[in-house]
Amino acid sequence: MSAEYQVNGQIAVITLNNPPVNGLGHATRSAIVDGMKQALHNDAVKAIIITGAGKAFSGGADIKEFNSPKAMAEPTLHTVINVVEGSSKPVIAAIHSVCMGGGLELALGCNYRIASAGAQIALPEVKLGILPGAGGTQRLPRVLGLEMALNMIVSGTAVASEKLAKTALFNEMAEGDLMQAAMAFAEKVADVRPLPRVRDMKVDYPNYEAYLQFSRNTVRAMSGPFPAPLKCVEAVAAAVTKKFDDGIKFERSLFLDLVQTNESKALRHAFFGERAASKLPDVPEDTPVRPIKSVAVIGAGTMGGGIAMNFANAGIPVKILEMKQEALDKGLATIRKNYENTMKKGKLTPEKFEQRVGLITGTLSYDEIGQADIVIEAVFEDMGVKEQVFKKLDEVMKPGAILASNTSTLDVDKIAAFTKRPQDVIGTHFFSPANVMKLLEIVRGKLTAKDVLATVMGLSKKIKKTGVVSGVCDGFIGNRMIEQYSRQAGFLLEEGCTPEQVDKAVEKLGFAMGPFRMGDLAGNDIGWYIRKRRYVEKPQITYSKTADLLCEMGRFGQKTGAGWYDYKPGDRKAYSSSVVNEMIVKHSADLGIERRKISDQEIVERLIYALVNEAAHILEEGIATRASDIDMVYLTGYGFPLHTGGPMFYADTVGLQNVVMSMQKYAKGRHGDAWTPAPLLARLAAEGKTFN
Ligand code: 3H9
Repeated sequence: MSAEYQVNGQIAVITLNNPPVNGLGHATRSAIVDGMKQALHNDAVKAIIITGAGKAFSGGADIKEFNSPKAMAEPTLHTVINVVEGSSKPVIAAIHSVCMGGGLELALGCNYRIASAGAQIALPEVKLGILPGAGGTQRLPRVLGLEMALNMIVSGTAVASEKLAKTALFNEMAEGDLMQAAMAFAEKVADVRPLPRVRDMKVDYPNYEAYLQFSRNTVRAMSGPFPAPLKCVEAVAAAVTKKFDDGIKFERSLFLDLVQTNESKALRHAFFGERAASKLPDVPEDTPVRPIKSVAVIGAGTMGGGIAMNFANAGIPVKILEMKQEALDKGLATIRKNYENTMKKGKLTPEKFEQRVGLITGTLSYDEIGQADIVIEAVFEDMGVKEQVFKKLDEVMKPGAILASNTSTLDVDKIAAFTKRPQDVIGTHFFSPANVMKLLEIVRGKLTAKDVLATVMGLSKKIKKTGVVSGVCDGFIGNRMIEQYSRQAGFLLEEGCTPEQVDKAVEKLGFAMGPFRMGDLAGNDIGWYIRKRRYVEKPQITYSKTADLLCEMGRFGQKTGAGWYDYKPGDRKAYSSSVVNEMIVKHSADLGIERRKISDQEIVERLIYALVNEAAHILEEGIATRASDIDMVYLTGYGFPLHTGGPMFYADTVGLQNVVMSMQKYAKGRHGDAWTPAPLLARLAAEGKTFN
């Protein structure tokens, strides 16, 4: 039973009980209808209250049921709402904590709504690539007015119940106990007739046509590849232009179209992927965590400063250690400046500014960080340097402190072995700018203790990151994959592309930045440094030499005013560089390659399938726990387009057999060895299966 039915005197109470958020899955919907029937047949019952147990009134339709027969099985949410709205006895929604999506639509089908303060009220469907499909687009404008409803539906943003207290959405705000207030309200309205129904209200907005046209134009310009926001406007428009029942039909047809789109499937995949990433099969949710009340960061450079800001933002004091006063002063000044800029944009109050700046202090002495609960090292990416730092940390840190490294490629097990407490060592790979980027790769060493993992996973939520756990390997999940992508990008240059052509092809798909613009932003010297190490350690891996030639020209990217592109002082725009393009053409000639015209499709396939193939190895080796973790790494750390759901989901959408067929084609070209399908990919493709 996923809703309970009780009668208290003259009032029947239906309590949704489907943890964690009372999603309106099939069983819950059936139980509501059963409860309604019982209440309607019981002459002693004069009014009915619908509420939710636990931490929500309702989080809406059960998203897990979408695209499955259960979603369409009777009673559908429409039927449930029709039963409620058609009731001959007054129905009151008693709303608390979370009232979203189908939950709010159910409440709008009730005759009255009473809420406690602090409840999150939203129609967030657009964030899942759909629109409210159970009357929300028709009923919300009737209680909130056209503009407010349209804003809520198009943005999906939650509004606190008390902010809506004066609207027709709520008949009363409960002071004190919600159920007591709801019972008293039910007694009061038990005999009032006719029963008020939202469907009978009118949306009053003179000149609505101009407003709707303005909304269409604005929303079209802002919604990129996503179809749902504009459809939301169309559905809300129907609340003004059509009769109620016709509006409902129109909304339904738009909903059914949207729920089938790849964009919506991708957004739902990302929703569940984000939540799945915080779970590890062998680290139960009740694993005890170590309290983190203070943090130390080693290194006040760009990375160290950004990392420190995350903790200050979450109210946790941070001490930054540097070797020289000058570097420390510079780092602290940069942090202050970053916060000042945020304050100037109106995104930080002066009080919060003072508070955050005050939480970050500096020191030149290891002795002053020993009491921190976690220390994160963000020093130069070199094993020798890491060795010195971790040996020192082992000396000074209190027992039980977590020792974390921000390394992006190095072996965390080796780093752990520099200490006598490898169980306390973990990788925390932040992405630049560390105070902005959502991704945190959490690198689990062979000996990392489970409570250390659970603590860092919890901490990543606290600092509002998407934490994804990776095993130890060269580059972890994200950078190990990007290496294959970069290799293909280099080969494409040798074979006939320019940097712009490659960048534009993937940017058209929705990438925030193509590989060459990204290289110029991050600094081409970083890849050069890593490749030089690889030439010695893994001479079997082939790379295009174009990137080395570029670095030999001193073109490290934006920081040197020149990279794959030319830059003008004070302007981040990338201008095509004739010097670079000549270098590339000459290099092709030196290699004896006849340059050819390469299609955008080939560019996109080679870059993305290179990621996918490496990811399949990573998954099979157990470096990543699940395919969706890899998607989350790419969506939150590498600017992979959200509407595609990440590389693995994208490959699933294309069809793994098609992916393998394209790879076989590329295997016939230069560096064909890069295209041997990973065993997992080959197997899944042969079996007609998917990664996710
Ligand atoms: C809809 O209603 C369509 C209708 O218009 C039309 C239908 C015809 N379904 O986020 P949390 C799970 S579309 C299934 O960590 P929080 C979630 O996966 C729906 N499961 O907690 C997680 O599971 P697990 C419109 C759901 O306290 C657990 O609950 N509604 C749903 O930080 C805890 O989630 C939305 O889009 C769901 N609807 O935040 C609301 N919601 O423990 C989406 C949550 O196994 N949900 N789960 O990992 C949210 O925004 C947040 O989850 C919420 C709670 C604010 C509710």
